[in-house]
Amino acid sequence: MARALTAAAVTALAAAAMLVAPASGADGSAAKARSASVIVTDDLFIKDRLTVKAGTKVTWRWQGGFLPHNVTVKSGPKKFHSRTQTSGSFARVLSAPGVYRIECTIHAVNGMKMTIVVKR
Ligand SMILES: [Cu+2]
Repeated sequence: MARALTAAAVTALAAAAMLVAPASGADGSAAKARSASVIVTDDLFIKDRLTVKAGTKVTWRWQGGFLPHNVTVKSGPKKFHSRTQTSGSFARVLSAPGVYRIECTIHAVNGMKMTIVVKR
């Protein structure tokens, strides 16, 4: 049972990583895609760094984890936060350029943080 769950989680995370990959160029250039997704799991965001163009819709998806998490902007051009939840998703269109420092307020102490750079 545990092995099956782990395999499913790994598959979900691998698929998510592939979805997210185009949103952040190796050279740090802003992506052309206007949407990106981030996996929220125990206890990390995948990916933990993202560069997108202004107007990109970012969707956080709770996958492969069991603990409650939230998405909270600690600093950035716009502050917002999700509910604390164990499943589902949360989306925001990031219109204001700048650097968003985001964390799960429960697990930031464990390093559950991410950065999104929004370019014009
Ligand atoms: Cu958390």
